[in-house]
Amino acid sequence: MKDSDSAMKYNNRPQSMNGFDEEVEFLPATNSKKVEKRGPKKKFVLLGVVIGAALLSLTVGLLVWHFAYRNARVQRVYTGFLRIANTEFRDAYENSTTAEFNELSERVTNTLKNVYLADKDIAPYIQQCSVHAFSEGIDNSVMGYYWSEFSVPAYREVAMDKAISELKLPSVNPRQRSSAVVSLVAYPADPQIARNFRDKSCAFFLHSQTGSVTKFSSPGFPDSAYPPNVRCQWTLRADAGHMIHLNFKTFRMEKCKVNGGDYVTLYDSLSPLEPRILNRLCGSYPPSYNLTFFSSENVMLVTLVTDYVGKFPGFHAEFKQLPKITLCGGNIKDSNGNITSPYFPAHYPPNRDCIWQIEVPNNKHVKLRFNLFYVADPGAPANQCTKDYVEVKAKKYCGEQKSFVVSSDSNKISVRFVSDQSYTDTGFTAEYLSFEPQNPCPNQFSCMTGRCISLDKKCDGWNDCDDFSDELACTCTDQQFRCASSNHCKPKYFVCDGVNDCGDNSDELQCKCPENMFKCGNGKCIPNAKKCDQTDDCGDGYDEAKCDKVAVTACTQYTYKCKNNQCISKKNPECDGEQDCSDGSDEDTSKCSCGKRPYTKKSRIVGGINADIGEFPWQVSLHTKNDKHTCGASLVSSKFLISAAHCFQDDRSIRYSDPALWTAYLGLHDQAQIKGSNVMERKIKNIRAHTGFNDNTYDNDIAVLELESPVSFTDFIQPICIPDTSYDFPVGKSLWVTGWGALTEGGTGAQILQKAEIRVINQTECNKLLDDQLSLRMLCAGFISGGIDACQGDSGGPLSSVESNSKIYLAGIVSWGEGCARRNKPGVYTRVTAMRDWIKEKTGL
Ligand code: 4AZ
Repeated sequence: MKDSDSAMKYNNRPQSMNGFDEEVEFLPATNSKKVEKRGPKKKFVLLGVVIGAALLSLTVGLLVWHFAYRNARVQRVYTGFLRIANTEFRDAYENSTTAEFNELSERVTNTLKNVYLADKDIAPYIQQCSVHAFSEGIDNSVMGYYWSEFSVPAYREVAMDKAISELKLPSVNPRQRSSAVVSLVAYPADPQIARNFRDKSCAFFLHSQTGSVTKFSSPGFPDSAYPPNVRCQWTLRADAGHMIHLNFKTFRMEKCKVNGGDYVTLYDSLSPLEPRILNRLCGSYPPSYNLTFFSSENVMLVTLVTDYVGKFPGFHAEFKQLPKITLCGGNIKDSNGNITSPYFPAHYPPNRDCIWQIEVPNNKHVKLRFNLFYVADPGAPANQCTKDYVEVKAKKYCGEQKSFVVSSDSNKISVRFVSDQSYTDTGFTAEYLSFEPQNPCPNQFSCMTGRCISLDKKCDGWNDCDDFSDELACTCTDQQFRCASSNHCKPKYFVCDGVNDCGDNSDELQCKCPENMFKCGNGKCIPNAKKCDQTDDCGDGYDEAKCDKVAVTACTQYTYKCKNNQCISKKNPECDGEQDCSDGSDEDTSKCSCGKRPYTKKSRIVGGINADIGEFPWQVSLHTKNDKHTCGASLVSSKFLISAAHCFQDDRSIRYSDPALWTAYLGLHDQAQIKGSNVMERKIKNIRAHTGFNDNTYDNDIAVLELESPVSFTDFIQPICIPDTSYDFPVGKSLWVTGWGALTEGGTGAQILQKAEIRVINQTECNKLLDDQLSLRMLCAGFISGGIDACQGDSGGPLSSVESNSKIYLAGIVSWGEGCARRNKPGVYTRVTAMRDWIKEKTGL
């Protein structure tokens, strides 16, 4: 009965299927009731269908895997070099069209192919290999540079890389005198280069001419931008026994990107091998940056890879040959002097090992002070100094280091400098000095680091020794505050300046609101949750102005006002790359094309605090009739300058308010070169000093100058951004003051533009230091005990602030101070945000 019941249940099936049921066995199932109702034959049918389907999908899967994946091929390109022993280099080997080149190339290619054929992991996949260049090798040998191309199933890629890296050459009898490939090096090619490595449409071959320099540049230079999406290469050669000295005179390329972008790579080889990269260059270098490189042998390869975007001028380079000298270091017996890495400040040559043995008289010790130290190799693991390094007293130093001192324990010290085959840097300079071990710092304080500092720097709150040894065991003065855990004494105005100067934050604790509270501009504490909630809880609007999010809010002194008069709550919304105002006025291009430094790289080797060329392209030098620098100014558009009103006040003999007295020099770096090619000279059409300027208090110390004719912007001449009234330059923010003013109080002016990094100081604290002389239109900034400050002649010049949108804003105008660089007497600047409306009225900007 049960069977017939179950047949009834399936009677809607086609007949033929029912007929099958009898031979099929069912798999056990969890629902036994249902299974019981089915007949045993039907079970067999279903099982068969399941197994059949499983087998079918397995077969299909295997076929798909075999054809679509296992058989899918990838192109693998390797590049490398090999040494052909017992072969004399011939000039004809430099030219790939000569019979000699082709004969040797064919012979070497065959050897290479045979090596590949002998390896079962490589042989099935060979597509092509070719030797594309030769150069002189050591001991009567020739170096050959080659490409090899393979078509490898994807799943064999890793095995292929391994087999290539482990390739063995057939052993050669050392007594054999005939030509033979004796060593082989191969690496996977850079994918950017492997893409079209056969393309020779942008390949150049240059051999240095004795006694002269050979020039080359990127395509189109200097008349047009280099083309997008290209790969160019320059093969540079020198005569045997020489090395290449390459110098980039101009380097203006796209800003460096983490992946891709435009870049130039220099190789210490004629094959573009990763482990022979001397350097990779991108971005823009100022002319003062020393972009000089050396090869270890007589060849170098320079490649240029560009992507789709951007228009940049490119580069211009020169190279020459120098006799190959590998000697470096030496035995020194003077009691003081200097040592440097080879060819400093050029990038040191690869593959050097130099040892200096310094010996001073028996009763003395030696102190080594490294002043500049750039021994960075991006391939080296951090802090391990496994590649390039300097070794002194069994300690290795590498990377970029601030100046440091190493002292000997006897009258001898040895310095070793090692550079490997890849990545070279600009190296180091070091002074050595003998000293009495009992009195290492006569009339000075002796730091535990070995450095000597002037006695007045002890206990001044600044870490002058680099290890804080000058700030230990100090009695704080009444102008100082004691940090909780370190016991260091710090200037009182560091308290509550928003910067953790003590390291344990103890200088910032008493001034903070309790936890989970927010401090208003007027000092009131409100719960964090009330910040940016669209209600003015502070009473001065501060909590609705410094928000991460944008919302239209009531206008206060802290909010940003859009062109349509709506006020928004976001902090510093102007030119931040996001449209925050509903009318887009916060991102107006007329407002936002400012504050840019054309050079993306900073020069490293500048003496003292000289600014770099093009580092402050808005800096203007204002000369009076007798042709002398008198005041600074900032360029804010093609025809307006902003300066200080006090520069244009008449005195008994000179009418400083007369525009005809003044000449503006833009793009100037060196006062001795006012006729330089980067400099533009302009007469002044009119001067508008603030009518509220007070000669006694220096309140409203601002003036606008109109140039007689507009200037065009260049790499050396650019306008600085003017901040909105609501712009926030918080206490503790670091700013740059620049000028050609006096180098010391009462001293003479600087020839080269000077720069100093200083910090915004709390207005109330500063007012205490300056006897309540500050108005709300003044901003206080200083770098007290280091003796760095603005001084006479810097007046009118910019106080520049690098902002998070990477634009630079005019935070202040150099105005006044009590002397210069005096302790506890920071400089005073005109607060530009307080002058924003006046500037708009006078310039329309
Ligand atoms: C001046 O005489 C001057 N230390 C400018 C700035 C400062 C002092 C003097 C600030 O132009």
